[in-house]
Amino acid sequence: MPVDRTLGALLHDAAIALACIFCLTLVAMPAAAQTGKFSKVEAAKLAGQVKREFLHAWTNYETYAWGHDELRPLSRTAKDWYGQPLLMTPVDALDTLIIMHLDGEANKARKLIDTKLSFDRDISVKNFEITIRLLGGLLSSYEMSNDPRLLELAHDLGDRLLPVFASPTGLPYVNVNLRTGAVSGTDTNPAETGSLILEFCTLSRLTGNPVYCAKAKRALVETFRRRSPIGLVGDGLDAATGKWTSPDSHVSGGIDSYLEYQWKCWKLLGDRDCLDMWKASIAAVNKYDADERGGELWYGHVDMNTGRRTATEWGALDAFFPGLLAFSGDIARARRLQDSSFEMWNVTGVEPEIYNYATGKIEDPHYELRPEIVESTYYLWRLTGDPKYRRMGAKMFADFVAACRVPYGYAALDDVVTKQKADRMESFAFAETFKYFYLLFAPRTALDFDRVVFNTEAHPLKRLAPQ
Ligand code: DMJ
Repeated sequence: MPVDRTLGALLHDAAIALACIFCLTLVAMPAAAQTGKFSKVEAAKLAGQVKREFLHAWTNYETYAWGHDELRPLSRTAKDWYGQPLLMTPVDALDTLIIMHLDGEANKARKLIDTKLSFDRDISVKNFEITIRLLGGLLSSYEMSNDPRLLELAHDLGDRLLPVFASPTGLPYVNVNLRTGAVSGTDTNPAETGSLILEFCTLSRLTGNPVYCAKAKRALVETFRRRSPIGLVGDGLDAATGKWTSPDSHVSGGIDSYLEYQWKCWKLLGDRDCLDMWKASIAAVNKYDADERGGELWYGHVDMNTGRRTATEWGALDAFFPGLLAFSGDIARARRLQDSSFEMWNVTGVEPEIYNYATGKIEDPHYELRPEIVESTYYLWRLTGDPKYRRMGAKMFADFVAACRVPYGYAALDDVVTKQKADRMESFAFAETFKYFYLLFAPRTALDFDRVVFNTEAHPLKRLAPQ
């Protein structure tokens, strides 16, 4: 066969293959993703789908891991973080069950929590995780259900966590034994020290005891006042000495919710100190972390003391930041940064844990069912009303289901390229990922957005005043 004919035939085959891929993509995408509009009917259909998929994960938790912290969705076995159950999944999931009006399931979960959850346990737990998941979950569900047992449990938990603040600096220790109050761990970071104020101040408001709020606020202030002369924080500090152990500055894990809680503390509590801290922090972050590349906006890593660029990384955890920018009024930056996150998502059709936006390389290929990119999509939709964000969410939800749904729940991915599954289903998938997907497509009345502030685990807490 002459060479030019072979080449022609190859090009012809390639063109057909490309056309087929294009057709398949169109078929696989929800109708609304193909046009500029997003109808109420399409949104209602998707909200229903999200609810059904949430139930798929939840009923498998009920069947195979009831009464434990988590379900391992591949082996159908239960996991308890500390060897004894603290009901991570039911507590994290309860307000989502309530918001989705899954009343039977919600009542069953609430009964389990009311009768079986006990914090009188000789185990050393991580203060940060227990605060955002359990304290936040109990407080939010209490406010939605008025079940006094949930507040009683939150109150008991708050008392058991308080010893963490008894360090020489007021920065919390990392771990506390729930029974003995013994504390351990000084190797911490701003997210762990500076994002407790929403939960602890809500506990103070609901119990009338100001001590929780005062301790958490001091921890935030002590973190903030250690910022560098150019206004940045690193991602490691020692709770006992107050000295920085890492100068790496960014908006990713270790720093993320420290920034989030400065703004949200202002929104939830009307605390002007928080507003001032936020203004100073966001100015420095916008000045040094923001990275303009070929017309795109990303936020990378810099040295907290010099502002020198040290890495061009963005990832699943960073992806909350467009939502925070939008919530704090910077819609223009939020929109551009969300476009970058979506670009990262679309490299493989599910975002990686770490992506190098300068080289286009995936540096950590895990996906832990994380919610942050969905959270930002929800905020942008809620605050702009632009149907583009519902279309974005529809694409992400279709990808999420295709890649992570397994017969017994939803599984994390060890590799977003190969879509290799991992035997993990973190409780935040119930608390956050499904909740934000649902709220993105549900009618606005599903949650009174203006009267609540979400903690960093997506537990809505009631606002004091409408600032
Ligand atoms: C959650 O526990 C919280 O959102 C936290 O702030 C960061 N990581 C996970 C979800 O990815």
